[in-house]
Amino acid sequence: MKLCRFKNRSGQVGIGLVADDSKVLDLTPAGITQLQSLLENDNHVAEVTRIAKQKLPQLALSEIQLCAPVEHQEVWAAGVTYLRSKAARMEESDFSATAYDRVYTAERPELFFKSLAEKVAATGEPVGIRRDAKWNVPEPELALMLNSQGKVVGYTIGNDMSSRDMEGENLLYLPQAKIYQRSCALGPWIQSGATEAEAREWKIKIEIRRDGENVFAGETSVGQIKRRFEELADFLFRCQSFPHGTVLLTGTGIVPPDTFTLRERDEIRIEITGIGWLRNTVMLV
Ligand code: DO4
Ligand code: MG
Repeated sequence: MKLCRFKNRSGQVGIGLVADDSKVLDLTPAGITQLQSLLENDNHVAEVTRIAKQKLPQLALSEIQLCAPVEHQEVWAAGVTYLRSKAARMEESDFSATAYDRVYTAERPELFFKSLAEKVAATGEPVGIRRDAKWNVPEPELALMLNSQGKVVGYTIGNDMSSRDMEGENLLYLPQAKIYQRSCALGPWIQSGATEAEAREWKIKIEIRRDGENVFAGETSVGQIKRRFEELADFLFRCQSFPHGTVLLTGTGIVPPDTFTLRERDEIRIEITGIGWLRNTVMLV
């Protein structure tokens, strides 16, 4: 089941059920006004299935604008969860190589704050590259939607935009390399009802186009993530609570070659089979 936040032609935000990737059933008249409250119910798939039997307005996807599928949730991210990510970070920094090597096998994962909900870019909105960085990349990641109990209640696609020269220079620059204007995109919607075993079968693909040409393409599978989703959620919920629920990016397994950096106006298209596509163009911030 695919659930979205959308804006209609009059600018009102609603919650919808996406059908056939082309239509949206507006759940707002049935009293569903927030995704986060709906996701509090681990059995929301049954609830929405029941509600969808009512006569509700149907809109074409082409007549609405998809919003990022977050309201008040903080967005967090896990790092170095794929072998590819560990190798890339060890290469980019002799200085921090041991830290990356250790965290990959340590019991405690790397978890970091990524974004406030209101700063997240939706599909179709620009993502940012820092003007004071020289080496900027997208990080295509599966994002877990966690409710206030720390349960995985859905999935979306995330882009953990990063400045690799900054993080490579010194680990202490990680927050600046990762958290800046438009550094996080989520969307296009939430896929719920899949188990972890099912999600681990999904492929993650990225394509970057520049002036109509493909300049980078990569692929991995969710199954390559070293840690279980529950394990990541458990560490995130240790000693802190998330009354609105939270979103957790699960790390990247696709790293472009070291000669590649994003440029203004590049088009990034991330696909996770089982969810859909997240598309953003790049702007300088
Ligand atoms: O420690 C650096 C960040 C790692 C990361 O964001 C990832 O592996 O996806
Ligand atoms: Mg990342």
